[in-house]
This record gives sequence, C-alpha cells and structure tokens, in this order.
Amino acid sequence: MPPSSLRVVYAFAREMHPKTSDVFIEYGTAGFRTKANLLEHVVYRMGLLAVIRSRVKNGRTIGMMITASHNLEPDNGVKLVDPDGEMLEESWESIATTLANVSDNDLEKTVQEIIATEKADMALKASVFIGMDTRYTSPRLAAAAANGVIALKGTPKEFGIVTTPMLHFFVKCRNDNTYGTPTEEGYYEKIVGAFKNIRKRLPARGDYNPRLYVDGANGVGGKKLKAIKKNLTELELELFNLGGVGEKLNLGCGADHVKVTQSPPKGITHPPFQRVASVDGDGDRIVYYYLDEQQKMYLLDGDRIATLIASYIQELLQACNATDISLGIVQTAYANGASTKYIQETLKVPVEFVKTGVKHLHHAAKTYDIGVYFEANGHGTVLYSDKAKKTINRISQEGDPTERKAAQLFLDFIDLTNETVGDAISDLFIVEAILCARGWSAVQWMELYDDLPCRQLKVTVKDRSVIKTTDAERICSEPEELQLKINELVAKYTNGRSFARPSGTEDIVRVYAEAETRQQADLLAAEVAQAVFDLAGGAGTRPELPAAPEL
Ligand code: 16G
Ligand code: MG
Repeated sequence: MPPSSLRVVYAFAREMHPKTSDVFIEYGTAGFRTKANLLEHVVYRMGLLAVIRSRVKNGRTIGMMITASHNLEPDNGVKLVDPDGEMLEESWESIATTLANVSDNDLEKTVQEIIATEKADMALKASVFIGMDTRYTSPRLAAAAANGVIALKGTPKEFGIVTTPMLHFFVKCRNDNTYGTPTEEGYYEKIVGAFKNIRKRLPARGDYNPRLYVDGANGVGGKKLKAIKKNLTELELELFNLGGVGEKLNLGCGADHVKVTQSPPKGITHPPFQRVASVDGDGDRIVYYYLDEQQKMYLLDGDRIATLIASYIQELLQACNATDISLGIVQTAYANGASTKYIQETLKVPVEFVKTGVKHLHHAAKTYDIGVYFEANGHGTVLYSDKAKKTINRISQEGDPTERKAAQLFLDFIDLTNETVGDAISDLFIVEAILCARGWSAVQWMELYDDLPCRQLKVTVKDRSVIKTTDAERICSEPEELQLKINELVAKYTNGRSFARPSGTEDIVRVYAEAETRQQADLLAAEVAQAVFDLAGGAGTRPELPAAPEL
C-alpha cells in the first residue's frame, strides 16, 4: 500500500477512534479486557493488526471476537483468533500490546515497523471474521474493528452476535473446508447434527432423563440454545436467564458465578436432582450442578466433565480395539486433587499440569493422539490428532462388526467436538450424549469420586507482579518466604493443598485451597490469603479468618 493512502488511515484513526486514555492496557490471558469505554481505539488498532496478521499468514482468515466473557456488563474486550481457529500465537501478544498503547502520533510509525518486522506482504488480500457478544457496547466496538480492517484494505465479515467458540469454528472452517461450513447454520449442522446422529444410535435408557435445565448467564450461549431448541427433540431443554428486560449479563448467574460461589444461579427454580447446566456470558465455559432435597448443591465442574469424557473415550478406544492411540488429560493447579487422583489411579491415564489459560492447555493437549483438556472453571475440549482420526475412520470401515459400530459412534463424537477451543454448547451435547450412553443420572455421574472441599479467595495487593510462580503455578517462587509460609499452613490440614497466583485478568492475587472438610478448606484459604497480604504487599483491608474448625 503506498504511504499516501496509509496516511489517510492515520488521519481517520485520530478522527474516528482516537486514543482518549493513557491507561496502559495489556493483551492478557484472553486478549484485552477492561471497561468498554477504554477500548474503542484498541479494537480499531486490533482491526489493523488482524489485517497484518492475515497477510503474514498468506491471506488466511483471522478472527476478532468482541467479548469480556464472564465479566459484568460494563466491561468488554477483544481477542484475535489465528487461522487454525486457535488463540493468537503468544509471540504476537506483545506486538498487540505495543500497538494498543502507542499514541495516535506514533501509530503510523508503529504499524509500519510491525509490517516490516513481520514481513507482511501488504499487496496480498486479507480477510478478518468479526463476532461479538450481547453487551450493549459490542456493536460500537465491532464497527471500530471493521473500520480498522477496512483501513488497511482488508475484508471484514461481520457475524453479529455469536458465541466465542462459534467464531473460532468459523475461522477454522474458512481456512480448512474439510472441518465444516463457516456459518452459523454450518456450526449447527455439524455439532447438533452429530448429537442427533449419536442419539439415533443411543436412545435414552436407564436413569438418563433427557430433560435438562440451562442457565444462559443472560448472554449469547442461552440465546443460541434457544435457536437450537426449535429443532431438537432429543433433549428437553428448559432455558433460563436468556437476557430478558432487566436481566443483567453474568450478574448472579452463569458458569463463573456457579463455580466460584459454589451456589446456584438466580432466576431459576427446579426440582431436586434435576441436572442444570450453567454456561458463561460468551458461551465458552460450562459447569453442571444439581440440588438435593435439602437444597445442598452438588457441582459437576470442568474436572468432572474432563473425567467423564476421558473415561468414555477410553471405553470407545477399547471397543474399537485402537490400542496404539494415546490418551492424555491436561489440567491446571485449580483441578480438584480428587479428580487428579481418579485420573491417575482409576483411569490410569497420564495427566499433565500447565499454567492457567486456554492457550497453555490447548498446546499441551496437542502432544497426545487424543488430548482432553479442561480448566476446573468449565473451559475445555478434546483434541483429536490426524493419526487418531485416520485410525478411527479406518476401523469404522475395516474393523469387525463390533469395532466398526464403536468406531462409527466415535466418529460422531469427534464431529460433536469443537476442537478449536472450549465450547459450552458442544460440551453440553458431549456430556448429554455420554450420560445417555451410560444411562446415568447426574447423581451417578457424581458418584465417580468425591471432590475435596475447596475455596477460592481474592487478595488485593499494591503490585501483583511481585508474586512469581513456578511448577504450573502450584509453587510461589517469589517472595520466597510466602511459599515457606504456605507449606507451613498446608501441613496442618489433612489432604491440604493451596497456592497463590497473580490473576491474568484482574488486578488481584487469587488464592486456592482444598482440604478434607469444608471448614478446613475455608480456613486454609483464609490463612493463605492473610499470608499473601502480609508478605506480598497487601493493600486495603486485611482478609479475615473464619471461625477455626476442629482439626
Ligand atoms: C481467562 C481465560 C481462562 C482462565 C481465566 C483465568 C481464555 C480463553 N480464558 O478467562 O482460561 O481460566 O482467564 O483468569 O484463555 P485469572 O488469570 O484472572 O484467574
Ligand atoms: Mg467465556
């Protein structure tokens, strides 16, 4: 592009999407995320960057998703999706951060530097897919994104309101047409179609009840399930928190609320033992729960989903006699110790730990023929290697009749999976298909193992970067005395485990603790929170200890 036309770009940027704030903003765990009113210039500039990235990738399509996931309504965010539908390559995160923070005057120079350093051929075509969540600030930001794309002569395609995983899926399909069709219909056809195929092979049986209640977090996931429900006879969906008048996104509801507070969402009533699935605001996380007659809550989180899926895949592999396919599970420090023990001792499947954040889990899961990854918070999926797909495909044609039947079912499970990223809708159908296959109620699913009670707390410190971690965030390497103190506290409790890590999305330190009883887990978490406050520069009020349990 000749420099004169680029000049127009920067004049336009200053005019239409000026940088109005000096607050430093960083491309974090899941892109930029902050108050929506600080984001317009950031999103415009990410439009520019997406075009450059598309050209660096030979004109393949890049995705841009406008969302702040489970954050409350006033926030928003943007993240880029790479051509294979995965999260933006880590080395580009710092490029994105630089571009987002330069002054309007330095924008031109910075863009040209990126183009030169990354050797982008600006004569190539560039294509960018844009999606947004249901926030009222999203349309304005999506328009700024499209303006950025157009400014560098890329072609934007706007999908309107879609879940984050749908956008990832569209990008993957656009660049690899064997994966599916890059439209909302194409997504339903593949994912819901696979579920219908599975249910044809596996009619409801045993204690499986096809009635499922869903908490839609007042976001996009619930809305899409409402559309799916119209043509779905295999599941009886009862949908709640669909974002009606006065219903606020993620407020007191959604997967994050249910997982962190360990309490049911508001706006939903259901009979005892009824399975409820709770998705998050942009539809990339899911947890299940049910209540007993005394209203005691039983949470089936990402760890439970991972173990359910892995145990079923193990069964399918055995039924297909696919002995040379390796299966592995990836977890983070937040995984309940009981789930890890179950994976190692009962399933006897290798388990690996990585840092929090989908990109780390996704990357590690790719090293297995079949890699199951889940964060305890309900974000996860299954990755099937080409080797696994080819082997199962071959068995579906050449195996003996039992093997063929198992392999055909397995192929539907692969189609049911959105392999680009964790997907609440795809995961919901996977869980339902497995429960149906086993004839299980949620109670039977819960009986696989007993969770250790756990608690999460937040601590405010002056500078959270003083805390450094190692060993997949399970050990605090700095300040040194903090880990010594955590060891000392943990040693007091049966089956105690605790860690502290700086959040990648909020200006706080997160503390996690688990122990043999609820009271002990609560106390250990509070004690570690106090230690963080005392040894890592606490700010504001010192966390309080709950009443001491009997040890
Ligand atoms: C983001 C991550 C999620 C992670 C969470 C941790 C993606 C798509 N999302 O939401 O995986 O669990 O951040 O937040 O990567 P934290 O660093 O504030 O605890
Ligand atoms: Mg989300």
